[in-house]
Amino acid sequence: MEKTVHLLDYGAGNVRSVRNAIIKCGYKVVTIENAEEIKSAETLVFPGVGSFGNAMRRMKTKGFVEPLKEYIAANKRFLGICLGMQTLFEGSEEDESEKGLGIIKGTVKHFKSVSTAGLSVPHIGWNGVNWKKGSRLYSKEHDLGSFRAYFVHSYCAIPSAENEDWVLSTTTYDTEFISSVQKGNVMATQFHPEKSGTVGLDIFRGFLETLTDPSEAPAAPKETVGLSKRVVACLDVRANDAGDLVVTKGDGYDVREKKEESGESAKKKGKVRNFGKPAELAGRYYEDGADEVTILNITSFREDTLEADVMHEMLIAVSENVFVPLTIGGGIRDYGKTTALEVAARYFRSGADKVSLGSYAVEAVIHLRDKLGNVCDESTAIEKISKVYGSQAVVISVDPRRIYLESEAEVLEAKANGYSVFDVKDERSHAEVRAYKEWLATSVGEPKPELSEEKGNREARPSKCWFQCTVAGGRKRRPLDAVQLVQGVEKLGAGEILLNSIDKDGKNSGFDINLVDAVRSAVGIPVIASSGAGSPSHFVEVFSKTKAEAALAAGIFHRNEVEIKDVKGAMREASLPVRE
Ligand code: 1PR
Repeated sequence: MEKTVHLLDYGAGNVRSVRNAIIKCGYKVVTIENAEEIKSAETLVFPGVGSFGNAMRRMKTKGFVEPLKEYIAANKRFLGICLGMQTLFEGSEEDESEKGLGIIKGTVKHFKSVSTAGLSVPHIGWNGVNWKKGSRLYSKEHDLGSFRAYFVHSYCAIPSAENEDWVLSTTTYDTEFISSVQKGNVMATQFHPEKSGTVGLDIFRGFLETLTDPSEAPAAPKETVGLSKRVVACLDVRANDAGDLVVTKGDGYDVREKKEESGESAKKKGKVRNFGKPAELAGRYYEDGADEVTILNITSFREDTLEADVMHEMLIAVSENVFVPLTIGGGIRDYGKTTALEVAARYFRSGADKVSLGSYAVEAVIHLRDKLGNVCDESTAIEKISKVYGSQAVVISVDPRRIYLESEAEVLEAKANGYSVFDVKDERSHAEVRAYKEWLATSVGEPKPELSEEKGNREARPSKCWFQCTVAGGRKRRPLDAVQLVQGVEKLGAGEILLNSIDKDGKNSGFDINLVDAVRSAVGIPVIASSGAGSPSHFVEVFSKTKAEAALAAGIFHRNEVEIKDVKGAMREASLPVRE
């Protein structure tokens, strides 16, 4: 008989990744539709999604609360994940008007109420696990002492004498918090085993196969690791000229082949660069050790994304084989009667763990500043999506461009507009900067002036600039700088920043350290540095010189110039924490 797992889905979001992990372990998944089915289930997985209050309200409306308490009291096989663990406690600071299931003593707290270290919150990334007691869950295949699990949360449960009997493991993010609980056949994890790579899948197998084994439980492995820096692989996707969805990659956001690349004479536009099919590349990067995969629909400004079924089909296919976090971006905005929240919801259901908003976020922050006097009124999609799915699920993709300031008058004007002015090193000569400024003033498209010498090989000279936000894939500049944008979206409830640089994109000359440092210093949420990676040493540089939590690359991976393991090797040699 086919082995069955019941999935408790109260309809909030991405349970596809949990479903895929269960299927990968060889089980059939049945979704719980009504309270009766909880009673008859033998193995129940509860992947809580979204915010605490929302989850409890939905569970109450569906009549799931009492049957679930009875199921757990009967010591039947149960696995709660993330919010699914938090709801086992008595309550949460996230929504004090709703009670939890009250199975474990204690109230779930916000990281900021239990830590004074000025941490970036949410806690996002791969962190170590300090196992506290023996368990039949432990993998025979892998050393769980050096295991890093994937966490993404702003609230945490604190170990105490009252809940000691439940604590299976703790993890440290300045504060020690409970990262998993187990008593008999009931267990739950704050981390995401379904997103923690092959070892995470092993924990899933342990839950499904050996939890109820009557033999003596193996002793707790010893923790050896802490939070790692993340290496992210990014796929920019769009339809090519033949209409197929392909992975492409630009140079300064221009994704078409140059005349010399295409071998064609100076006829018209070059072809869209094609690095292959998104699902194949995403699968390859997962196997190669990417800590996350990000997929951006770069022509989203043209299309009605809800109609773009092809994006959803691709995402569903990717999520079947990629067991690390998946972010999807491009076109998340309102379309007539369809709200951005609905667009995002559909992506979550198709397998996304996070959604990324670009152009919409710029307009939302301008609106917040110019129309709302910087007072949030819950009208923006950023607020709405983070309320339903949690702030950790909302990434803001920033597409800034350097605006050079060559005279004191220009500096004063920029400052008067509220823009942060930085001393930067730049590889452009004064003549090139002038040509660039002329181009900026007159053009919204290609071609743009290029560095006249070989990319990245010229000596950097001191300069001043501010970082201007753009929308529609860099085509339009807006009266907002990157610092204003990230501070605005943090206020609106975004959980992470994906920081691109149009100047550095595809140049292979290294990340824009000035920009990354400026943005990371301006916010208390994690920042993913993006654009410009040309070698493993560039990752070491950005992690050594800034506080960025993650770094992303595209071109070097697509062109097979650098492998993810080379990046991680260089980071390890530089004593930076990396996930194996
Ligand atoms: O504005 O919410 O619809 O989202 C559109 C999204 O598409 C944004 O996240 C925007 O950054 C992205 N996008 C739009 N046009 C382009 C383009 O290239 N023509 N891609 C584009 C941006 C930047 C990174 C890239 C890094 C690393 N790509 O994703 O992967 O720069 O590249 P590298 O390592 O090769 O240097 P919305």
